[in-house]
Amino acid sequence: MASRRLFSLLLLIVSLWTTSVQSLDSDPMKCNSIRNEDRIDCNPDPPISKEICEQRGCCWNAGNNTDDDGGNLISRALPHLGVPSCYYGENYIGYKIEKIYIKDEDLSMTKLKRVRPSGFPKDIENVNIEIHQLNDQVLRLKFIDANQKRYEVPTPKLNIPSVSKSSNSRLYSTEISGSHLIVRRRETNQSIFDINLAQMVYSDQLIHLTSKLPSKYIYGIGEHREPFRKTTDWKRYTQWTRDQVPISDHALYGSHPFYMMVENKTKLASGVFLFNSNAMDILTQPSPAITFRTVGGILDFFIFFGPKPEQVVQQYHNLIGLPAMPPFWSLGYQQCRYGYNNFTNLNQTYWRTRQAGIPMDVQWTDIDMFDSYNDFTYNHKQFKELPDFIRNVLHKNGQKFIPMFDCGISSGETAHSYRPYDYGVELDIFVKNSSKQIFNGKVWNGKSTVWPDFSHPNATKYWSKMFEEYHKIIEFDGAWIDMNEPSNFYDGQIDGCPKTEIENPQYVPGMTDDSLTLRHKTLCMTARHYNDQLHYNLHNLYGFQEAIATNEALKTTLNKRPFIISRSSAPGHGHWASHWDGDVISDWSSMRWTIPSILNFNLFGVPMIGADICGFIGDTTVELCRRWYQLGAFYSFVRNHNVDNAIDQDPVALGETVVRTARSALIYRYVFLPYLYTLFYNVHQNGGTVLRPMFFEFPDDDHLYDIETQFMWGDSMLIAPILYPNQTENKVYLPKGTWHNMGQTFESQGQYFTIKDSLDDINYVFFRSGSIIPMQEPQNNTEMMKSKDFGLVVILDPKNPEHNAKGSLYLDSGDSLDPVKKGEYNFYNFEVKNNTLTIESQHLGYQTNQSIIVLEIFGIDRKPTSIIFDGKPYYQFIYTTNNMLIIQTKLSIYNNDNDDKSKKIHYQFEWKFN
Ligand code: MIG
Repeated sequence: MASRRLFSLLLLIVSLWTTSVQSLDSDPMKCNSIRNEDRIDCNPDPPISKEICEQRGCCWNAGNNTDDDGGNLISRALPHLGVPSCYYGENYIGYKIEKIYIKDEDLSMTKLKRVRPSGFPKDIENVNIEIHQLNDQVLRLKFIDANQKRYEVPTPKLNIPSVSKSSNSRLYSTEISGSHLIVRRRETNQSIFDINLAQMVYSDQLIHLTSKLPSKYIYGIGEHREPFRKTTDWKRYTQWTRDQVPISDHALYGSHPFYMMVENKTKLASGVFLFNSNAMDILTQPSPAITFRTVGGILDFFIFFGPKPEQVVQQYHNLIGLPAMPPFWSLGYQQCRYGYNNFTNLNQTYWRTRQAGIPMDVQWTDIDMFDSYNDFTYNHKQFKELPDFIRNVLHKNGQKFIPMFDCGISSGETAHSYRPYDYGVELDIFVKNSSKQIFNGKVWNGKSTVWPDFSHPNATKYWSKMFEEYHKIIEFDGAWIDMNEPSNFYDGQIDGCPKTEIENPQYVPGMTDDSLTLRHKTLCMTARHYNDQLHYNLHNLYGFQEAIATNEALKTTLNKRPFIISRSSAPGHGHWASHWDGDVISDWSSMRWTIPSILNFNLFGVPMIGADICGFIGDTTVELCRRWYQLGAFYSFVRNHNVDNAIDQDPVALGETVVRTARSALIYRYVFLPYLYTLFYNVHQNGGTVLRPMFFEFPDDDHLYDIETQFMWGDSMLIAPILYPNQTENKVYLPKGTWHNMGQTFESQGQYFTIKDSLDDINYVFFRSGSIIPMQEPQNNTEMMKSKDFGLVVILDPKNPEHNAKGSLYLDSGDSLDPVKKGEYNFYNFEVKNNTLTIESQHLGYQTNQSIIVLEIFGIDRKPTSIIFDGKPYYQFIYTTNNMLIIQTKLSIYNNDNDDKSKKIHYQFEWKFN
């Protein structure tokens, strides 16, 4: 009996023992249970091999990989994309959680200890994770080296919400579960951020971290030429500012490690910002998951919980710096080209544009206006008449002038003949090389080029002084800053760069066939900025720091609201400057790509954004240029510009049809500039988008999450331009609701409408019912509009018996500094309720003689029998066949004759039916 029992027990033990041995033998690291789409790369740095992989304690399976290239993995030069052959097993433990403790209820800390080498040099042994619950919507996760201070991003100084006491309305919760740090949305318990700390790499020159994504709806991350909605199909998005013609799969001019995601069913949105300025790859995979691989700094995440998309964006902008208020004139049309080559060409282009009745606000010039391509000069032979032209033609006519300011300063001029170089040497503000000599490379300048170090405290003084002195000769009104990635014709100095780890990290983000090093066409990574800081760390911030200095320089020089267009950008850029898309190619697909780009920059807090109308590189065509004007008239920044070796592409040069299209589209834009300006005021106050993806306004319509051919101006106007050649019809998707266009009403269930196209009418812009949109009598430039009166377009929904609508208007002098802070502005609210339109001031601080002279009310289905204005019958109205009520009036919007100027403006119109 006993022996039988013993025997069966033995059997049990043996079988237990053998199964455990079997499982140990066959899959000790738990490799097999990991699905391909979930694999996290353990050997992203070439060479890739089974040996390296196993040394790192990772799983090797190159068998059925999409990436398998017949055993050649080992010698690959480029980093691995696609299903990784070498990946972390479930049992992998690189970092072990040592301790979790709570300092106070809003800050907790987790301590990690490295227990096996990652395979990257200089693993950081002890990592602390600080969890800061900043406020109900924003959480910060900061990963630092517990023993040593590492490089942290110096600019922007973030506006970190001061930690508020924990409250019941926190939108998120955090937990440590096993080796996972998980952040959830409390409302739905959905995990928003979920990282396996055991699999993190935190070494000196590679930090690697993967988080699960809540859905495959992910937006943001730039600057790249990629669809607005990012793919999760094994894609790499490199963050490294480069002078790169916009093509897909390449890092472009700016770096913005921010993304927004929308959860599947609930449509709740959240966002993540990684505050790190080093070279970085951000990768997506189908799990869905996202990976960050940066070569330096720390991990410092800010997570925003919205819950609406627009709120996520606002929370992000509040952190990095709210968008600047652009001067009113900068919303006008602007004309440029590289290669006017002489004043005669510029002058002719200017006058033919003006004579064609095309509204225009700004004339630009490029580097060909300079003497020997040198900043702060002009060519006295070819552009002799320019200073006088700026003063006596442009400025007299209320127009503006913007020249180029390249960041590269010539260092090859005869000694003491070029002040911008001498003064920079005097103030010692140029970037240095690793031997502490001034770093010399080459851009356009004849022999060699040096770069102001905009992280240097004296750089602003230098830059401002140069601007002030130049302004005495060339009376510019804004600045164009180019080549500030910074771009260099050499890889480093003429003789290259030192051979060090800083120049050659084991993992190099952004490697492509045409760019194998970080120094490719820029400065050496070992170049030195102020305080011995490495270019390696500051590279991505160069253009951004230049933008800040330029903003200061313009304020000192002009004492007016600065306007700056910069090619490179980084988080916080929009607070100081704007951006254009750079060297886009003059073809149809490049034109289409500009829509995801402008939407992305609105997420990034740079709402003033556009691309060169008609395209930059190569010869445009009449049809492309006409369509590009139709689209470009609805960019926030509207400029025609092209390269020196292409044909003239100002409208008149391309003929009467381009003139007609450009004129009608631009005049239409000018009519609605007060609305656009009001949108800018809103984002300047609260953050958010000016040009907006449709799904922000209609989150329940699944179809909208992939549309990137249409966009909105704020919440009221929808723009659906034609983007392909040879179209005679426009297929427009209108979200559910009532829309108006050219006196026509569209009742949409969320569907496509086919609309006959005429290249001269603006029948691709739709007004949303429930909107009240301010408009203004258009003029040839915005200066002339300053005294012109306003009108309101009121769009009612005839199906909605309440017939409600809302809108607003912001107004100021157009170019004053800090009008909001100083109270020098007016703000009006408009509302329709119970057949009554109310116009009311909310703030009056800007004196004006302007009036509202017309109200166009759409969507009233029969003729009113009477109209009551402030209690009395009013007769100045007509009712047209297309359900439009037009009321003519003259309503002062400021109390000029009143003793109490700040007394509220208040008007009411009521329409009655007997
Ligand atoms: O190496 O200044 O993107 O708009 O016309 C090219 C000449 C330098 C690049 C800019 C482009 C400008 C061009 N610049």
